[in-house]
Amino acid sequence: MRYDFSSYRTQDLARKLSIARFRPLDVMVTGATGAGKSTTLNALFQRQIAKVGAGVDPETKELDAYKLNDLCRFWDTPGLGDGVARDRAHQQKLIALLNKTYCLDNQHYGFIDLALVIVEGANRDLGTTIHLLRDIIVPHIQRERILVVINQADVAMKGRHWCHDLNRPDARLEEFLQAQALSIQSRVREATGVSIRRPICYSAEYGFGVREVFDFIVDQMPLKRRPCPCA
Ligand SMILES: Nc1nc2c(ncn2[C@@H]2O[C@H](COP(=O)(O)OP(=O)(O)OP(=O)(O)O)[C@@H](O)[C@H]2O)c(=O)[nH]1
Ligand SMILES: [Mg+2]
Repeated sequence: MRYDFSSYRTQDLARKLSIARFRPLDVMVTGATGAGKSTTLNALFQRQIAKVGAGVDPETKELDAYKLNDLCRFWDTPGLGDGVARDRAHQQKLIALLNKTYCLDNQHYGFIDLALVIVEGANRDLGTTIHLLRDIIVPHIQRERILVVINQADVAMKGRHWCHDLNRPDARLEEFLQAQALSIQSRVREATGVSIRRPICYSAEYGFGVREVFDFIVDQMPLKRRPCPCA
């Protein structure tokens, strides 16, 4: 089933935002190059808003903001793993976005409310993701504002056990994905000291689990405004 996320759970979002007194919700979408950040945005917006990589080269080079509605905005970012010099430049852009503030009633607050970290389900090597979390995200945003999700569920077992007719994983792949989520959760804890919530597994390409990713964002968004990162 396809959802129109621009009108999905808007009452929940509006209620939470009115408690927190910030709007819209700003979500930074990040992860290694090729994890599927841009594809995830296209799945959430149900149209091609962000350019997806078609070849071997990393695609997104700059920060791009996409407003889903008046309540929610997503920031597509360049992925790390793009070579040392370019990674340094990307890293600076990510840190600048995490350090961006807004002013309300003479108080400064952190602009980005949540960091959504996308991991590629088929990839056992978490090196780039751990570097991103440990050295860029964790030092700049509160832990409860970090959500990790696992994309490319369809090819997690090299494309085996994905039921194309049902557009979902079979029982074997489902089991694998659950184990993958637990493994990533504990590897992130070991490497960064941060206990993340159990990641949601989904496939941006096939639209499987995208609603759960959106629910994860709405359910886990903190009710308080984010303190100024420089405080
Ligand atoms: N099979 C499969 N392929 C996917 C999925 N999500 C993304 N892809 C493919 O992975 C490749 C990279 O996707 P992008 O969305 O461009 O990845 P990105 O994270 O934005 O990459 P950068 O912009 O380079 O950082 C493209 O060929 C996508 O079609 C998925 O859920 N399943
Ligand atoms: Mg991209």
